[in-house]
Amino acid sequence: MTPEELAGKAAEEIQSRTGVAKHDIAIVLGSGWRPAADVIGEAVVEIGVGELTGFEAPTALGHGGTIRSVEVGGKKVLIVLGRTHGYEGKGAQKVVHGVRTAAAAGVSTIVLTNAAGGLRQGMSVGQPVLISDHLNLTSLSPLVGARFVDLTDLYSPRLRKVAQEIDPSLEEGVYAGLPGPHFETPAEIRMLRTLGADLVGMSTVHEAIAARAEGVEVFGLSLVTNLAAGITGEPLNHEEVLEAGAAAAQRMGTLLRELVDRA
Ligand code: R1P
Repeated sequence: MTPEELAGKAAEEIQSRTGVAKHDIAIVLGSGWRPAADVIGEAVVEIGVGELTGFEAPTALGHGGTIRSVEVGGKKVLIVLGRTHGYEGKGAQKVVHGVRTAAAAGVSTIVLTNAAGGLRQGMSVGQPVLISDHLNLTSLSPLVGARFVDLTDLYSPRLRKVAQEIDPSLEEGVYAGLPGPHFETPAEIRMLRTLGADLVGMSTVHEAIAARAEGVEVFGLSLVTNLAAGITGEPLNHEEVLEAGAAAAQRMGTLLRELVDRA
């Protein structure tokens, strides 16, 4: 089966398990974002990803292994709690399978969230940042064969505007996607700044590309969970990433709920 056929089969399974013929929006939750899911809405149905075609339980800490169907203000929302990262070594097709499945389940918008290191002067831990563009520095594309997909305005200007209407304090930034799983060195952080990056992480870019290829509108939201290497002089660790996510859960969940409502 092609990756698209696998996604189509998983979408059919979601449709039959949830009884929802078409979902409207999908939200992929980043590291430590799990508590925000409960704020977005109560799960109508929750499915273990292992029960769906083409999925494997994620191995990164802070990522659950389920897909929830939630109703928010009359909209049917799929929440993916269980992102697969490139560094898990399962290949680019597995990384974007959730996004392709959501597209096959009918969504017209995909919200990609992540925990990111903040690079820009003045950024602080716990700050949400709207992704305005990305640098894919992973040497990997999820698209197979010659598919020349345009990535201009990949991160929907329309939805960024909606988010800033909800919360005018929201800043925008360019997200650099690196392969990981090691954190970046201070020299790499200086390089990324020179390249024009404001945020750094190990996800999102492949999912955004795959979503665009499926014709789905993309919205990206980073939570600054640590300041990038070399800024504070402190070593980085994944635990502080998860803690920052938990601390911001209420604010992030409320923001996403409102965004879904107005999208
Ligand atoms: C590092 O702490 C992990 O958190 C981020 C990084 O990409 C990396 O996987 O995860 P998400 O991008 O899934 O939020």
